[in-house]
Amino acid sequence: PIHTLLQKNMKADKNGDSFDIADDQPLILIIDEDVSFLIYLKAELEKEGWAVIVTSTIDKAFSLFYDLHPDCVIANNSYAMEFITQVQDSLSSQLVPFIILSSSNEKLERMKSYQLGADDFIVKPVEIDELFVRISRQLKKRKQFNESLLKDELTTVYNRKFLLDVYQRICLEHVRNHAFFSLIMIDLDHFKKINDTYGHLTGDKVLKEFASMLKNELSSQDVIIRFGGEEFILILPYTKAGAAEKIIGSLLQHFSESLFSCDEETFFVTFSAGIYETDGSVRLEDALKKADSALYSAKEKGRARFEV
Ligand code: GH3
Ligand code: MG
Ligand code: MG
Ligand code: MG
Repeated sequence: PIHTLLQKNMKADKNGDSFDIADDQPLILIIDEDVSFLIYLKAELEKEGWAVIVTSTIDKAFSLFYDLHPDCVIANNSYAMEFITQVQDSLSSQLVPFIILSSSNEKLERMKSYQLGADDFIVKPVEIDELFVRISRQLKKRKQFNESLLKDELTTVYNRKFLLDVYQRICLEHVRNHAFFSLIMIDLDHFKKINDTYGHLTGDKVLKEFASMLKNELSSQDVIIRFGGEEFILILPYTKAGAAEKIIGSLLQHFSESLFSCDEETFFVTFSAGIYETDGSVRLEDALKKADSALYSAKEKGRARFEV
């Protein structure tokens, strides 16, 4: 899974031990034979707001790794070799940072660790503040990478890989709170004509401007996704259809009044939208169908409008 960060909420391993992990909380797996050292590290790193799981046996380490999808693995050098040779592919395909803790700082030991694929090499006894900084740096790289996979390059809003994941999370939350949200499908009008008349680069500029207007005018809880070429999906949490109509109406007015230019010529662009309100009990596929058929009827009625 690409976005494991979003799927971790409340996990259990094979033994039934469960871990309550917040959505954005990084999860760190530490493998070391020294149990009192593990207890110390766990307590210290938890103070930083991370979720930390520790184990002193290699078999347990494998099952924790596969069950819980940690965001960073720290292993002491006597376990590192066996661990990394078995999980190498998962570590590198999911870009999970791997840090080796070593009681020796010999050059050979360091070289062996980096050759194994370690992202960092830390010598014991560890300085906890330095360890924190070095883990943070790895987590940050991983987070940026994960986010880049979910972003559309042209517009920098989320791409459709993100949709199912975020939709399911929003459904769960609204079902739990007996609340409603709106899913909106937007399609720019006569976009092919814009490309044909002014060229693809100008078309791209319109898409970027549109996405940037969405980012500026919607709230930070709202989700913006580029669904396809000139199609976007919005998810507006805790927003019923009536409130969504007001928001889309004002977006439409603002966008329709924005003047675009290409060389000497100027032009305007409009969009059509379909709004679907749900309590979160509907599958994504069905919600998309509903929003799409509302969008279709907006197009039928002449475009530059929205339908519920
Ligand atoms: P309608 O009002 O019915 O939606 O008409 P339309 O022309 O917008 O719809 P159509 O689906 O026929 O055309 C969409 C066009 O969007 C065709 C495609 O070449 C263009 N397009 C898709 N992705 C991009 C992109 O990334 N950049 C540019 N410039 N154009 C794109
Ligand atoms: Mg289209
Ligand atoms: Mg079309
Ligand atoms: Mg279109």
